[in-house]
Amino acid sequence: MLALGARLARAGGARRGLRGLAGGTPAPPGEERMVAAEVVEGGVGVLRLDRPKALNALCGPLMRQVLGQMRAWEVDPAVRAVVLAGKGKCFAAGADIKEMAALDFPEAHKGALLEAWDEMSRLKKPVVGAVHGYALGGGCELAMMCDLLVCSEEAKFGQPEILLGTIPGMGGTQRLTRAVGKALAMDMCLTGRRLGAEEALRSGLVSRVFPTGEHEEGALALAREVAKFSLPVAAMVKECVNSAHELSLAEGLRLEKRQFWSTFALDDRKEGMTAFAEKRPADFRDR
Ligand code: CO8
Repeated sequence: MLALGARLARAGGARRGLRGLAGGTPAPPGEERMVAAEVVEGGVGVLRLDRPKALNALCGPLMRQVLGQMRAWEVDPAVRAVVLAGKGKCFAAGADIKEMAALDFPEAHKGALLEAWDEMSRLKKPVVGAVHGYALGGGCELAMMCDLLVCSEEAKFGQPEILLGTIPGMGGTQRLTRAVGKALAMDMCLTGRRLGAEEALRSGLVSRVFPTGEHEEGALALAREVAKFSLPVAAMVKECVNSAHELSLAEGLRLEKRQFWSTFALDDRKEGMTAFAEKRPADFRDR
């Protein structure tokens, strides 16, 4: 049985194993690759939106590639946490306006336009969003689907859909309101005004702000920290915290209690408490 350090080193070794697949899961034949993926030391999968010419606008192929990679990492034992970031000037400037421009209602409705992104909020492994530059429209909504959200000090968040004659459709009116409250969410969604990093931190949209150029390193450190813990326990934390948005206090407390009791069925709970009493680091095994 491997100690935690050895297991993390082994997970880090996956980076070497993945070198041959420098871009992670390949794009379907004939499709331009729009994400860059790698697994780095500490068992962290780093997925970068990589469509800089369009400021990483979230077109269909990009969405399918992100979700395909996330799905692959959900079942990859070498990956214990994920960082989602953007390459180039920004995180993402929104859903692809040019792709959507010609659609009519039946096409948007029948095609369930952008609904597939919801899968991001059903992932069990912890995802840290790392925003730099713009996170606008669908970009802001994708960032808010992450479990932990950090940004660099020049980051700008916004829901400018009203300027385009539409409304947020990937959770912007819901997650933003729950994160920052009605006053600010209404202000942003009705005027399209952008929020800077400091205001995003103050209002509870992000949990940490890093100096320009250091947001990915910061997110990676955070992901590595989370990756050291028991995966089933992290999944329970995610479920409980996310449910706080959906359940009444009484229901949420009941769920939390059931999940808390469930941890007593895990070796990892026993190991964590025993290690504390024995004054040694815990060796979690994800079971
Ligand atoms: N979609 C498509 N292309 C984009 C997008 C976008 N969202 N954003 C930028 N681009 C493209 C530009 O068209 C440009 O392409 P080209 O060089 O071919 O002209 C390239 O990226 C660079 O952009 P700019 O030259 O405009 O760069 P600037 O630095 O001058 O400006 C901005 C950057 C301010 C970010 C500006 O590009 C901008 O305002 N972008 C649009 C932002 C926006 O409105 N986002 C919201 C989109 S709508 C949305 O996300 C709705 C989601 C919910 C729908 C749910 C349906 C169910």
